Amino acid sequence: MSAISANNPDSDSDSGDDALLEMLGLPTLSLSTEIDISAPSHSETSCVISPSLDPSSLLLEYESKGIIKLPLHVPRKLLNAATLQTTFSAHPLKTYETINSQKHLTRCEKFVDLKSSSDDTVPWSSIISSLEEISSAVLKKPQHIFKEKLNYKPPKGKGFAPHLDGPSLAITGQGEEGSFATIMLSIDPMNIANGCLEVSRGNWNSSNKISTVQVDENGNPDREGRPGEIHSEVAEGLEWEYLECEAGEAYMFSSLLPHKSGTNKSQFQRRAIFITLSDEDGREEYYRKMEEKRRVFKPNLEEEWLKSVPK
Ligand SMILES: O=C(O)CCC(=O)C(=O)O
Repeated sequence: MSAISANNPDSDSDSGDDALLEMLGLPTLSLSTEIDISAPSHSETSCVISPSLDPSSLLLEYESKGIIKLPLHVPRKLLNAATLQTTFSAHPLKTYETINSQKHLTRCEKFVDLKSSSDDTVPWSSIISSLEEISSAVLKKPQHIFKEKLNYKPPKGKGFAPHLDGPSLAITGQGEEGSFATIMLSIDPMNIANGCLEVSRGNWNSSNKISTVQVDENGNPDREGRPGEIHSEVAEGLEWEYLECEAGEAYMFSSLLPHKSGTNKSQFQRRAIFITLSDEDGREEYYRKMEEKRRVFKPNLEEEWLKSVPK
Protein backbone atom coordinates (compact mmCIF):
# COMPACT_ATOMS: atom_id res chain seq x y z
CA MET A 1 0.00 0.00 0.00
CA SER A 2 1.38 3.43 -0.89
CA ALA A 3 0.83 5.91 1.85
CA ILE A 4 1.81 9.42 2.80
CA SER A 5 2.45 9.56 6.50
CA ALA A 6 2.17 12.79 8.46
CA ASN A 7 3.46 12.48 12.00
CA ASN A 8 2.67 15.42 14.13
CA PRO A 9 3.49 14.90 17.81
CA ASP A 10 2.12 18.35 18.66
CA SER A 11 -1.29 17.82 17.19
CA ASP A 12 -4.18 17.56 19.56
CA SER A 13 -7.04 15.23 18.71
CA ASP A 14 -10.48 16.35 19.83
CA SER A 15 -14.08 15.72 18.79
CA GLY A 16 -14.15 18.92 16.72
CA ASP A 17 -11.24 17.63 14.60
CA ASP A 18 -12.93 14.26 14.22
CA ALA A 19 -16.16 15.88 13.11
CA LEU A 20 -14.28 18.03 10.60
CA LEU A 21 -12.53 14.98 9.14
CA GLU A 22 -15.85 13.16 9.07
CA MET A 23 -17.39 16.01 7.11
CA LEU A 24 -14.48 16.05 4.65
CA GLY A 25 -14.55 12.28 4.29
CA LEU A 26 -10.91 11.98 5.31
CA PRO A 27 -9.42 9.15 7.39
CA THR A 28 -9.85 9.35 11.16
CA LEU A 29 -7.49 11.63 12.99
CA SER A 30 -4.72 10.10 15.03
CA LEU A 31 -1.21 11.25 15.94
CA SER A 32 -0.06 9.45 12.79
CA THR A 33 -2.42 10.35 9.97
CA GLU A 34 -2.10 8.09 6.95
CA ILE A 35 -3.54 9.11 3.63
CA ASP A 36 -4.01 6.14 1.36
CA ILE A 37 -3.09 6.95 -2.24
CA SER A 38 -3.28 3.41 -3.57
CA ALA A 39 -5.86 2.54 -6.23
CA PRO A 40 -9.16 1.74 -4.49
CA SER A 41 -10.01 -1.96 -4.33
CA HIS A 42 -13.21 -3.38 -5.82
CA SER A 43 -14.86 -3.57 -2.37
CA GLU A 44 -14.24 0.18 -1.93
CA THR A 45 -15.79 1.14 -5.27
CA SER A 46 -18.79 -1.18 -5.51
CA CYS A 47 -22.03 -1.19 -3.58
CA VAL A 48 -22.94 -4.50 -1.99
CA ILE A 49 -26.51 -5.75 -1.70
CA SER A 50 -26.72 -7.99 1.35
CA PRO A 51 -27.15 -11.70 0.51
CA SER A 52 -29.85 -11.77 3.19
CA LEU A 53 -32.08 -9.50 1.04
CA ASP A 54 -35.64 -10.78 1.31
CA PRO A 55 -37.58 -8.79 -1.32
CA SER A 56 -41.02 -10.13 -0.37
CA SER A 57 -40.86 -9.14 3.30
CA LEU A 58 -39.33 -5.76 2.38
CA LEU A 59 -42.17 -5.14 -0.08
CA LEU A 60 -44.75 -5.96 2.61
CA GLU A 61 -43.07 -3.52 4.99
CA TYR A 62 -42.75 -0.86 2.26
CA GLU A 63 -46.47 -1.16 1.45
CA SER A 64 -47.58 -1.01 5.07
CA LYS A 65 -45.15 1.67 6.35
CA GLY A 66 -44.23 3.67 3.23
CA ILE A 67 -40.51 3.46 4.07
CA ILE A 68 -37.90 0.71 4.54
CA LYS A 69 -34.23 0.48 5.34
CA LEU A 70 -32.41 -1.20 2.45
CA PRO A 71 -29.78 -3.90 3.09
CA LEU A 72 -27.23 -2.08 0.95
CA HIS A 73 -23.64 -1.18 1.73
CA VAL A 74 -22.34 1.89 -0.11
CA PRO A 75 -18.58 2.22 0.45
CA ARG A 76 -17.55 5.48 2.03
CA LYS A 77 -14.90 6.12 -0.64
CA LEU A 78 -17.43 5.73 -3.42
CA LEU A 79 -19.96 8.02 -1.74
CA ASN A 80 -17.30 10.66 -1.11
CA ALA A 81 -15.97 10.46 -4.68
CA ALA A 82 -19.47 10.84 -6.14
CA THR A 83 -20.30 13.71 -3.77
CA LEU A 84 -17.08 15.61 -4.49
CA GLN A 85 -17.46 15.13 -8.23
CA THR A 86 -20.95 16.65 -8.09
CA THR A 87 -20.10 19.47 -5.69
CA PHE A 88 -17.26 20.73 -7.86
CA SER A 89 -18.87 20.12 -11.24
CA ALA A 90 -20.19 23.10 -13.17
CA HIS A 91 -23.02 21.10 -14.74
CA PRO A 92 -25.70 20.37 -12.15
CA LEU A 93 -28.59 22.69 -11.39
CA LYS A 94 -27.47 24.39 -8.20
CA THR A 95 -29.55 26.05 -5.48
CA TYR A 96 -28.19 28.36 -2.80
CA GLU A 97 -29.38 29.76 0.51
CA THR A 98 -28.14 32.97 2.10
CA ILE A 99 -27.29 32.55 5.77
CA ASN A 100 -25.79 35.45 7.73
CA SER A 101 -25.13 37.29 4.42
CA GLN A 102 -23.17 34.33 3.03
CA LYS A 103 -24.27 32.28 0.05
CA HIS A 104 -24.26 28.51 0.70
CA LEU A 105 -24.80 25.69 -1.78
CA THR A 106 -27.88 23.78 -0.62
CA ARG A 107 -28.74 21.55 -3.55
CA CYS A 108 -27.33 20.01 -6.74
CA GLU A 109 -29.75 18.39 -9.13
CA LYS A 110 -29.51 16.54 -12.45
CA PHE A 111 -25.89 15.44 -12.08
CA VAL A 112 -25.97 11.83 -13.23
CA ASP A 113 -24.60 11.37 -16.73
CA LEU A 114 -26.51 8.36 -18.01
CA LYS A 115 -24.33 8.15 -21.12
CA SER A 116 -21.42 7.08 -18.94
CA SER A 117 -23.50 4.61 -16.95
CA SER A 118 -21.45 1.64 -18.13
CA ASP A 119 -18.16 3.28 -17.12
CA ASP A 120 -16.86 1.80 -13.86
CA THR A 121 -14.63 4.81 -13.22
CA VAL A 122 -17.64 7.11 -12.87
CA PRO A 123 -18.73 6.84 -9.23
CA TRP A 124 -22.42 7.57 -9.86
CA SER A 125 -22.81 4.76 -12.39
CA SER A 126 -22.02 2.10 -9.80
CA ILE A 127 -24.31 3.67 -7.20
CA ILE A 128 -27.23 4.17 -9.59
CA SER A 129 -27.06 0.66 -11.02
CA SER A 130 -27.10 -0.81 -7.49
CA LEU A 131 -30.06 1.38 -6.52
CA GLU A 132 -31.94 0.37 -9.67
CA GLU A 133 -31.14 -3.29 -8.97
CA ILE A 134 -32.25 -3.32 -5.34
CA SER A 135 -35.42 -1.24 -5.93
CA SER A 136 -36.39 -3.46 -8.90
CA ALA A 137 -35.96 -6.56 -6.74
CA VAL A 138 -38.07 -5.17 -3.88
CA LEU A 139 -40.79 -3.55 -6.00
CA LYS A 140 -40.83 -6.52 -8.41
CA LYS A 141 -40.77 -4.22 -11.47
CA PRO A 142 -37.75 -2.79 -13.33
CA GLN A 143 -36.96 0.64 -11.88
CA HIS A 144 -35.12 3.45 -13.63
CA ILE A 145 -33.58 6.60 -12.24
CA PHE A 146 -36.10 9.45 -12.67
CA LYS A 147 -34.60 12.34 -10.75
CA GLU A 148 -31.63 12.98 -8.48
CA LYS A 149 -30.68 15.60 -5.93
CA LEU A 150 -27.95 16.09 -3.39
CA ASN A 151 -29.10 18.20 -0.46
CA TYR A 152 -26.50 20.06 1.61
CA LYS A 153 -27.88 21.49 4.81
CA PRO A 154 -25.32 23.96 6.16
CA PRO A 155 -25.30 25.01 9.83
CA LYS A 156 -28.45 27.15 10.32
CA GLY A 157 -29.67 25.91 6.90
CA LYS A 158 -33.42 25.77 6.80
CA GLY A 159 -35.52 22.62 6.87
CA PHE A 160 -38.33 21.39 4.66
CA ALA A 161 -42.04 21.99 5.43
CA PRO A 162 -44.23 18.88 5.60
CA HIS A 163 -44.81 17.61 2.06
CA LEU A 164 -45.32 14.70 -0.31
CA ASP A 165 -42.92 14.27 -3.24
CA GLY A 166 -45.55 12.70 -5.52
CA PRO A 167 -47.36 15.85 -6.71
CA SER A 168 -44.15 17.60 -7.81
CA LEU A 169 -42.72 14.42 -9.40
CA ALA A 170 -45.92 13.89 -11.41
CA ILE A 171 -46.14 17.53 -12.49
CA THR A 172 -44.79 16.83 -15.99
CA GLY A 173 -47.11 13.86 -16.62
CA GLN A 174 -44.44 11.13 -16.43
CA GLY A 175 -46.08 8.78 -13.91
CA GLU A 176 -48.77 8.91 -11.23
CA GLU A 177 -48.22 10.73 -7.91
CA GLY A 178 -47.93 7.45 -6.00
CA SER A 179 -45.80 5.58 -8.51
CA PHE A 180 -42.35 6.83 -7.49
CA ALA A 181 -39.93 5.54 -4.86
CA THR A 182 -37.02 7.59 -3.56
CA ILE A 183 -33.85 6.18 -2.05
CA MET A 184 -32.14 8.41 0.48
CA LEU A 185 -28.42 7.81 1.03
CA SER A 186 -27.02 9.61 4.03
CA ILE A 187 -23.55 11.03 3.41
CA ASP A 188 -23.20 12.36 6.94
CA PRO A 189 -24.83 11.00 10.09
CA MET A 190 -28.35 12.42 10.25
CA ASN A 191 -29.79 13.29 13.65
CA ILE A 192 -32.27 15.58 15.38
CA ALA A 193 -29.66 18.32 15.82
CA ASN A 194 -28.68 18.55 12.16
CA GLY A 195 -32.20 18.28 10.75
CA CYS A 196 -32.67 14.62 9.84
CA LEU A 197 -35.69 13.48 7.88
CA GLU A 198 -38.95 13.14 9.83
CA VAL A 199 -41.56 10.79 8.43
CA SER A 200 -45.15 9.82 9.04
CA ARG A 201 -45.18 6.08 8.40
CA GLY A 202 -48.30 4.43 7.00
CA ASN A 203 -49.93 2.53 4.21
CA TRP A 204 -50.30 5.61 2.04
CA ASN A 205 -51.97 4.98 -1.29
CA SER A 206 -54.12 6.74 -3.88
CA SER A 207 -57.29 6.29 -1.79
CA ASN A 208 -55.97 7.69 1.52
CA LYS A 209 -53.24 10.07 0.35
CA ILE A 210 -52.87 13.28 2.27
CA SER A 211 -54.32 16.33 0.54
CA THR A 212 -51.87 19.04 -0.41
CA VAL A 213 -52.05 22.80 -0.85
CA GLN A 214 -53.40 24.04 -4.19
CA VAL A 215 -50.63 25.92 -5.98
CA ASP A 216 -50.57 28.69 -8.53
CA GLU A 217 -49.79 26.86 -11.77
CA ASN A 218 -48.09 29.97 -13.14
CA GLY A 219 -45.93 30.38 -10.04
CA ASN A 220 -42.24 29.60 -9.73
CA PRO A 221 -41.98 25.81 -10.34
CA ASP A 222 -39.26 25.61 -7.66
CA ARG A 223 -41.14 27.64 -5.04
CA GLU A 224 -44.80 28.68 -4.72
CA GLY A 225 -45.68 26.89 -7.98
CA ARG A 226 -44.31 23.56 -6.72
CA PRO A 227 -47.10 21.24 -5.53
CA GLY A 228 -46.85 18.83 -2.57
CA GLU A 229 -46.96 20.98 0.57
CA ILE A 230 -49.24 19.57 3.28
CA HIS A 231 -51.72 21.96 4.97
CA SER A 232 -50.27 22.83 8.37
CA GLU A 233 -53.40 21.75 10.28
CA VAL A 234 -53.29 18.35 8.49
CA ALA A 235 -49.57 18.00 9.26
CA GLU A 236 -50.21 18.74 12.93
CA GLY A 237 -52.62 15.80 13.08
CA LEU A 238 -50.06 13.29 11.75
CA GLU A 239 -47.71 11.18 13.84
CA TRP A 240 -44.08 12.09 13.08
CA GLU A 241 -40.96 10.06 13.71
CA TYR A 242 -37.31 11.19 13.45
CA LEU A 243 -35.30 9.07 11.01
CA GLU A 244 -31.88 9.24 12.62
CA CYS A 245 -29.20 7.29 10.76
CA GLU A 246 -25.48 6.76 10.32
CA ALA A 247 -23.53 7.88 7.24
CA GLY A 248 -23.94 5.47 4.32
CA GLU A 249 -27.37 4.08 5.24
CA ALA A 250 -30.02 3.70 2.55
CA TYR A 251 -33.79 4.13 3.00
CA MET A 252 -36.43 3.79 0.31
CA PHE A 253 -39.70 5.71 0.70
CA SER A 254 -42.88 6.13 -1.29
CA SER A 255 -43.78 9.36 -3.07
CA LEU A 256 -46.94 9.48 -0.93
CA LEU A 257 -45.04 9.33 2.40
CA PRO A 258 -45.48 12.61 4.32
CA HIS A 259 -42.06 13.90 5.35
CA LYS A 260 -40.34 17.04 6.57
CA SER A 261 -37.10 18.10 8.25
CA GLY A 262 -35.86 20.77 10.62
CA THR A 263 -33.17 23.45 10.61
CA ASN A 264 -29.57 22.29 10.98
CA LYS A 265 -28.72 23.40 14.54
CA SER A 266 -25.32 21.66 14.54
CA GLN A 267 -21.97 23.17 13.59
CA PHE A 268 -21.45 21.01 10.51
CA GLN A 269 -23.22 20.56 7.22
CA ARG A 270 -25.54 17.59 6.75
CA ARG A 271 -25.61 16.03 3.28
CA ALA A 272 -27.92 13.43 1.80
CA ILE A 273 -28.57 12.09 -1.68
CA PHE A 274 -32.11 11.47 -2.89
CA ILE A 275 -32.46 9.28 -5.99
CA THR A 276 -36.01 8.94 -7.27
CA LEU A 277 -36.91 5.83 -9.25
CA SER A 278 -39.83 5.05 -11.50
CA ASP A 279 -41.02 2.10 -13.53
CA GLU A 280 -41.33 4.49 -16.48
CA ASP A 281 -38.20 5.72 -18.21
CA GLY A 282 -39.27 9.38 -17.95
CA ARG A 283 -36.18 11.20 -16.65
CA GLU A 284 -35.23 12.99 -19.84
CA GLU A 285 -38.79 14.13 -20.51
CA TYR A 286 -39.23 15.23 -16.87
CA TYR A 287 -36.12 17.44 -16.97
CA ARG A 288 -37.02 18.76 -20.43
CA LYS A 289 -40.49 19.82 -19.23
CA MET A 290 -39.13 21.30 -15.97
CA GLU A 291 -36.63 23.33 -17.97
CA GLU A 292 -39.49 24.60 -20.11
CA LYS A 293 -41.50 25.52 -16.97
CA ARG A 294 -38.52 27.41 -15.54
CA ARG A 295 -37.94 29.20 -18.85
CA VAL A 296 -41.60 30.19 -19.18
CA PHE A 297 -41.67 31.42 -15.58
CA LYS A 298 -38.70 33.82 -16.00
CA PRO A 299 -40.50 36.36 -18.24
CA ASN A 300 -43.23 36.58 -15.57
CA LEU A 301 -40.58 37.69 -13.09
CA GLU A 302 -39.49 40.40 -15.49
CA GLU A 303 -43.12 41.50 -15.96
CA GLU A 304 -43.58 41.72 -12.18
CA TRP A 305 -40.44 43.81 -11.89
CA LEU A 306 -41.49 46.11 -14.76
CA LYS A 307 -44.88 46.61 -13.09
CA SER A 308 -43.13 47.68 -9.90
CA VAL A 309 -40.92 50.30 -11.62
CA PRO A 310 -42.36 53.83 -11.12
CA LYS A 311 -43.50 55.27 -14.51
O1 LIG B 1 -32.88 17.11 3.04
C1 LIG B 1 -33.86 17.14 3.81
O2 LIG B 1 -33.76 17.46 4.99
C2 LIG B 1 -35.24 16.80 3.30
C3 LIG B 1 -35.30 16.75 1.83
C4 LIG B 1 -36.65 16.71 1.23
O3 LIG B 1 -37.62 16.38 1.86
C5 LIG B 1 -36.78 17.07 -0.17
O4 LIG B 1 -35.78 17.47 -0.80
O5 LIG B 1 -37.91 16.97 -0.70
